[in-house]
Amino acid sequence: MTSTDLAIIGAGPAGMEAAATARETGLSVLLIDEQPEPGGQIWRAIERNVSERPDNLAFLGPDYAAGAAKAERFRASGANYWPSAMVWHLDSPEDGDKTILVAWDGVTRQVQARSVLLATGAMERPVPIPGWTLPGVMSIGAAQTMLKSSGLYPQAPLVLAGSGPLLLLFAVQCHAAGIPVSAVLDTTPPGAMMRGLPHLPKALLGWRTLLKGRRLMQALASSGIPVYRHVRNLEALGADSVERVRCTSDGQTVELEATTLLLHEGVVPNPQLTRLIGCEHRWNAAQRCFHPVLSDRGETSVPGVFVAGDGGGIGGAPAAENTGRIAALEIAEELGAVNRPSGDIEIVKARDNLRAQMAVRPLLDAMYPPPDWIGKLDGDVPVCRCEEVSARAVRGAAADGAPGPNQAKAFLRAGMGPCQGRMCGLTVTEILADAHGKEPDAIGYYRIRPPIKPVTVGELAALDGAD
Ligand SMILES: Cc1cc2nc3c(=O)[nH]c(=O)nc-3n(C[C@H](O)[C@@H](O)[C@H](O)COP(=O)(O)OP(=O)(O)OC[C@H]3O[C@@H](n4cnc5c(N)ncnc54)[C@H](O)[C@@H]3O)c2cc1C
Repeated sequence: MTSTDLAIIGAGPAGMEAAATARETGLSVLLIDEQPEPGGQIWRAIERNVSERPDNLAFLGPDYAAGAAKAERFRASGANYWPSAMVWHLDSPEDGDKTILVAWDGVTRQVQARSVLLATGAMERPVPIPGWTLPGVMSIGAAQTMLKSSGLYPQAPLVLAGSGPLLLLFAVQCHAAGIPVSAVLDTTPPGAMMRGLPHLPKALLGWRTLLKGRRLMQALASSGIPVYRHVRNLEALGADSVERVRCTSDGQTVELEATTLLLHEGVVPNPQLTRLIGCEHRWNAAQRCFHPVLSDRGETSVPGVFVAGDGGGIGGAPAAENTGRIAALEIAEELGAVNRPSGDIEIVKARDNLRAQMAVRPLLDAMYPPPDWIGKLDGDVPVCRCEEVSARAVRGAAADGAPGPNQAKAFLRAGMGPCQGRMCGLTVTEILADAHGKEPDAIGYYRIRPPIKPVTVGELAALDGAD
């Protein structure tokens, strides 16, 4: 059994910044992450790329390279660090220490922590189009992960489809790496600029992010990659793997050859741990996803459990760092490591920075609205990939009286596979909300049970400190 003042789950921008800040206040810190190196999604494998594949830094770009200094600061902080370690259970009584169960090195280890900070980040919104389970169809984030962590290139002909900043970034990264992209199928609905305009004055506070966005758009325009706009009705076609992609663009049918189709419709908070411990969540209509309800200190509705970074609401890496810093300072005060007069300069500065970084969010939400067709899905499209449950079956469960995802799960096994509902949770909620004519808040989400990710019997049996 390991004891610590603060356990942080997730070594992305939020978790690393929180760890370094908490160490400065004198707290003992344990940071746990399932990846082999610190960095999270944006800076995945940054240390390996710097030491083994420095050429990759050129095409992954300056925002990626900036992660090297962040990882160095975290390593030097004196925080205890468990890489390649997966948290599969968290028990958080209102009073007393929290218990975390971690699969690490073939055994399950128990951690007792006075406070817990969840910095588990975001995941990509699943995009259940016809054919999305064919080999060769994957998410842009997955392809980017392979590029960052193994230097693996997606196979040509390569088509990218979706909407939002990560789509633009990956298209530009591919072009810079010399990876041929046959086409970008942009699903952003018409009128993006007009929708964004009312939010522009406020967004100017985050001018740095706006400039980066502008540069990405210019880089894509000058790359020569064909871009089809206002794409709808996207389908992946093929017998044993994807061979073609069909869609409509401005009402015209487009069909393209593809060996790889990469999808992306934005990112949403990873809900598994906050749901597991019963934190209150709220539906965010602009981003079509649930967020844990947080105080401005970053605390959830479960006392002593805080959230920082994209797991609490999508804000990007700089905002994640600031929320990590704020949460660490608040936790340090709560645990008595520091005694800060309210209005402490560091917190005020972090909050000011955060305000500027979040100011662009309404503009991005308006320009790149999440897909409105997911809740309308019907027919054979697989919704739960693990248990092969179709959209039609989910509608059938609604017609048979399932009021929410947990009843649909009992009828259909949707959400009971190895991904524990990560890939179908939002879609099932949206379809049920549509079928019942209710808001997703009224429909709810899967009740998440441990283990939140698969563990082996050996890892369970080798629980350290078990009676
Ligand atoms: C696939 C993907 C790719 C992205 N790529 C980019 C990019 O290139 N550029 C960009 O600007 N933004 C990117 N983003 C957005 C990006 O995630 C950030 O805004 C930023 O990294 C958020 O930081 P964070 O600290 O909140 O979380 P993250 O960086 O996501 O870090 C969360 C960490 O938590 C760990 N974790 C989660 N659950 C567990 C668990 N149960 N046990 C142990 N560890 C766990 C994960 O391994 C991860 O390292 C990407 C997002 C995704 C989903």
